[in-house]
Amino acid sequence: YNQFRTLHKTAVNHNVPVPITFNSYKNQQKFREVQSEMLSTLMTSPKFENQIEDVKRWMTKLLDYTLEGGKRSRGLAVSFAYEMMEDPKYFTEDNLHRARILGSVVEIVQAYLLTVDDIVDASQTRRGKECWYLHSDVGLGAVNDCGVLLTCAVEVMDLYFGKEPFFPDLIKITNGTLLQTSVGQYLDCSSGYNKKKNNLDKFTMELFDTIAYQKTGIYSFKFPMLLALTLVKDGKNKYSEEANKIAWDLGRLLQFQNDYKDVFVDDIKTGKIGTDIQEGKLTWFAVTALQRCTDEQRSIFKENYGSTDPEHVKRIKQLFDELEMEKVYKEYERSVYEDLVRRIRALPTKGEIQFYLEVLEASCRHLY
Ligand code: DMA
Ligand code: MG
Ligand code: MG
Ligand code: MG
Repeated sequence: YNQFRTLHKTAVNHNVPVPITFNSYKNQQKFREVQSEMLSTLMTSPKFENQIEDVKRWMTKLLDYTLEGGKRSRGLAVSFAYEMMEDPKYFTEDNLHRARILGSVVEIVQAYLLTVDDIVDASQTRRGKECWYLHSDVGLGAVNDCGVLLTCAVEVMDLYFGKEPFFPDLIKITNGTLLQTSVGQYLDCSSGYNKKKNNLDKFTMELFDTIAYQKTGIYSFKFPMLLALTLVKDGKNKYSEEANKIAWDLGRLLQFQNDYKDVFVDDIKTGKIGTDIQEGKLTWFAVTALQRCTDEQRSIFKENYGSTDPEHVKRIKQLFDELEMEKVYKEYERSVYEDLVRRIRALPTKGEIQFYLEVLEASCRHLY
């Protein structure tokens, strides 16, 4: 999994690579320190300190297991956004620390979303480890554990910021994000193809876009930025419509890169065994392959997609090869990248430009 980060130096061959600073070793180190601080604040807070040992042991295991092993990019993005968006006149180290706390909240939200996602996607591994719900002592209890993770995220915000005037904003931003992400996840699950339903007519690029923005774009890009802006002087007026459109397209890009890895990259490198073909997911690959299919190939798709039979999965991968999907993907990724660079460079402030350029770059190097 770690190897993957160094192997894929650059997915897009652009001439002037943007240096990525937000996830530097120093920032990661700092983030880890703040995350440990946040966890001990949570575990020693009034609601937890008097719990029996069994509860504390289970909580610690749940949080450690589900928070560990990721790239922490969304968490790191919060403090990066604070640094980029705040006027140097008003910048404080204290607020930077608060931004890191909010970043660790984003990581708990991410742990919650991924733990749920692995249940509904019938996945086996995540971040190079067995999925939480598959642990012999967890099982269906994972549903309750997901609730615990989510409420912990809100609890941390209450512990640190409960008395701040911007606390209601944090709650609204978080709840709004979760609502939209959950709608996206519902659409993702309900639009899957299966032979009996024969619902291939739903496989449109419009629906892919809607799902990708809702399930991935909002919590990955808009959420860290909105949280950071609660700490910024006059931050409420600093989320521009154009930046929002860019977050939309970044979400779409991140999702089709995610779909690419699911099918084409070894799980040793991604840390997760793909399930998109088996689950009949409405992915960018499925939609694009169908657009390029002959009638005969379309029948093959209908016969084999959405099945866990390894022979069927193999046939779909072979079909993707016949349609040169990897090549189509790489060309398309490059054009999306170039379009985004152009639009990001036209954003009104230097801070936004730097923030979105680095995030884009990280995404294309599979570092986000
Ligand atoms: C990711 O969808 C979306 C959320 C909200 C976790 P996915 O199932 O494609 O993600 P992954 O490929 O990581 O399982
Ligand atoms: Mg999944
Ligand atoms: Mg999913
Ligand atoms: Mg995926």
